[in-house]
Amino acid sequence: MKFNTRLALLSALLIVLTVPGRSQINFTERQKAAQCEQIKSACRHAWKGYKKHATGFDALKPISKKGHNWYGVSFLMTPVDAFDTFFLLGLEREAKEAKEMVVAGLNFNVNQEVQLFEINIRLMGGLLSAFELSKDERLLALAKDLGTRLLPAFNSPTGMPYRYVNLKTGKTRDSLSNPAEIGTYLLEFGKLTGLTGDSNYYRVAKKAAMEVFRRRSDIDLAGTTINVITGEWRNTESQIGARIDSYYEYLYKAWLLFGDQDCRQAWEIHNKAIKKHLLTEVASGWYFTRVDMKSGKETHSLYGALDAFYAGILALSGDTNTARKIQKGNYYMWTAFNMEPEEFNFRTDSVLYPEYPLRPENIESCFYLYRMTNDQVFLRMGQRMINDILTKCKTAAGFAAMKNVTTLEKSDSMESFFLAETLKYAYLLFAPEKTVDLSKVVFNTEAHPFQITNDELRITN
Ligand code: DMJ
Repeated sequence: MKFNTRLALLSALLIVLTVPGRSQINFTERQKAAQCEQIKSACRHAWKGYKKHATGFDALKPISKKGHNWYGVSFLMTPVDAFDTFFLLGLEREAKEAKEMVVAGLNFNVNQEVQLFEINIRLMGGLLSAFELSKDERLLALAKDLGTRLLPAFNSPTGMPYRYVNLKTGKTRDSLSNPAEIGTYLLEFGKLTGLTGDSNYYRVAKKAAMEVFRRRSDIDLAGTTINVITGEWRNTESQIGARIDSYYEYLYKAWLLFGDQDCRQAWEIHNKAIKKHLLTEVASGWYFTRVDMKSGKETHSLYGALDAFYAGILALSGDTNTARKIQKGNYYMWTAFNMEPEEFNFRTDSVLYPEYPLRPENIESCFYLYRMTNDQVFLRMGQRMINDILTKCKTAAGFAAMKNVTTLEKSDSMESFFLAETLKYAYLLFAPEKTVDLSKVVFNTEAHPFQITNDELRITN
């Protein structure tokens, strides 16, 4: 047996022995409440750091204690992304402060090119959920304005959007895109259609997603890179992580939120193929590998932090058996290298990209699995992850990403999704179910909650 294989088996055995088991004592209601308090205080700490050192900027640099903007102007990513977390956690003062910053400072009438996908999931998603929760019409007005400015991106020969659009001129750029950046508008644009009465938003978002679906391979898989002008695949590797993930997520969630049958069917077809061709078992657990979309042959045995979301969507869709298996691999990925690396090779057990940018997906999957199974093993998994973040990533001004999880060297970044998603799912994992009723709410991919309102928009096929 090769040394690498022996090492992999040994570390897998160690993890199996340390995977939180059923025999362990269950959390009492009091202990759950204490976990929630701990997460609320982490939120306050991160927000205090942002306010003190980065007010007016997109994000906080938690080590150098400065502000950081994505572009030449700020779009207040952190307050927009954080508002609904504060709201759900009952942090009223923080929610009020974040909302005031947004209504006073956010302006889309700027000559600035932006990345459509990120602006949509963070800003459009954040504004729409903030409006639904607060009923403040100024937030809806901002969302409408942003929606109008994003629409030119969809004017391509195929209907699949360009990656960048200028908010003032409507000028577009970059035709080499990917399923996530093409198909992740269904929820936000569908909500916007419901709230404005303008059917064009959902129409363009759905056309874009369906154009990807239509170009799936004979074995029902999508590739990683596609040209939105010609419709040709440029990278035919099929996987479920970066550049594809939320395309699948939105197909299922458009069904949940709007009852869209086409999207449900597309999800079912892809999901069946993903489970058939990508799902792989090794000693340490089950993972989704990477394959060629046409042949189904493995290209790279990589798995990473972003892939971890799939256990959650599987659980939400009712397939808790497969989701449990995947979550075992997710937990291994988190615990085998100190904290979760961005990517590792699950066959050789080696880390490929050692950074941890405070991502939520692994905790998000614990949340959905716990809600769907009531099995406290997922609380214990989540507790370990949350504890690692709160202790290893904490700085004087907030929480810092890891540059290298194996050495625990930090990097000077606190992405807005830390407050939008990571801390929100961490809290919801331990909070009473009534905090968020999953039969009434669908989270967008940035964890912004959208209300299921039957009278708003039911897509008929
Ligand atoms: C978030 O912006 C979203 O969850 C997106 O879908 C993937 N990447 C980050 C979090 O990891």
